[in-house]
Amino acid sequence: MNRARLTLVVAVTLIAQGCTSDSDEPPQIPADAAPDVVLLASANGAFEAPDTIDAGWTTFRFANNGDDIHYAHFVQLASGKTANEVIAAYTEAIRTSAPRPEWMTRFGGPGGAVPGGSSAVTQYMGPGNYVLLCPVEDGTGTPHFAKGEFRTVVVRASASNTSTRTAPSATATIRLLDYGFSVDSQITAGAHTIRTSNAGVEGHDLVIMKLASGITLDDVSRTMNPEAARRTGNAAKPPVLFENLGTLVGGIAAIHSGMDVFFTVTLTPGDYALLCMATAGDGRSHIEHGMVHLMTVKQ
Ligand SMILES: [Cu+2]
Repeated sequence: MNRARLTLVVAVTLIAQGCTSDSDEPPQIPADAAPDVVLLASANGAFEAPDTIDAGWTTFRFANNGDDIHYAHFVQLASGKTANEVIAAYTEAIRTSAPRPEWMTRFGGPGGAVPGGSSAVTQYMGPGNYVLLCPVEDGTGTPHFAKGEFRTVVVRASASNTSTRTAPSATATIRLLDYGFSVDSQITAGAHTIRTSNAGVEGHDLVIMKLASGITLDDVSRTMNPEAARRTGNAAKPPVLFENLGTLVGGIAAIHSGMDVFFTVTLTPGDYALLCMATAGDGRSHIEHGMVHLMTVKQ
C-alpha cells in the first residue's frame, strides 16, 4: 500500500466515523421544503444508486456495505461525453499526475465511508447526466472506478420539486479559493451545518482535521500531500504518521467553481487544519500550492 493510498484510507475512515454520528440529526427546516433524500451504497465493488432522480436540493446518504473503504463522488458529464470516457481519462490523469479533463465537472458527493459506515451531504442537483465514482486507490495506485466502481445517474428537470425544496440553513461558511480558505466568521464549539462554497476557479474539496497537541500545518502538509507517493526522492524526512496528526472530523468531495455543499459536524474547542486534497494542472497538489489553513474553534 503506497502512502497516498494509506493517507486516503485513514482520512476516509476518520471522516466517516465523524459523519456517522452527525447524520442522524433531522434537518432544521420545514418538512415540505426539505431536500429529497437519496440513498447511495457501495458493495462488492459496485455502486447502488437510483438510475434517475429529480432535480433540486438533495441530501445524499452513502452507506458502505462492502469490506473496503469507498468514497462517493459525482462528476457531471459534458454534452456528448460518456461515463466510460470519464473513467478512461480520469484514470490516466491520476496515474500521471496530469491535469484532469476540463469537460469533467466536479459535483461533490458525500465522500468516504468505512465498511459498515456512512456519510452525507446536501447539494443542488441540476438536470443532466452524472457519473457516481469511487476514486479510492488500491495497492497498485489504481482507482476503484477504473475497476468498475462507477455508474451513471440521470437528473431530470422537475418543476414541482425545485419550487419547494430549499437549501439547509448554514451556521458557518467556509470558502475554497485558488489556493486557500476563507472562514466567514469565528466558528464556535458545537453542532454546525457548514456551507462549503467554491469561490475559486479550480475544483476543490475540503477535509477538516482537529490537530493533536504540537502538530503544525507543515506536519499536516507533509503527511497528507496526495502527490508525494507518486514521486521519487521525497523520503529525506519521514512525515509525522497520520494517526499522530489528529482527528479528521468532516469534509466534502470536490466541487466546481461557484458550487455550494452543506454538511453537518460537531466541533469542540481547539485548532483545526482545513485541507484540499485536489491536484492542480501542473501536477502539484493544492496542498503544495498552499491550500492548508489553521482554524481555531473557541468555546
Ligand atoms: Cu483545492
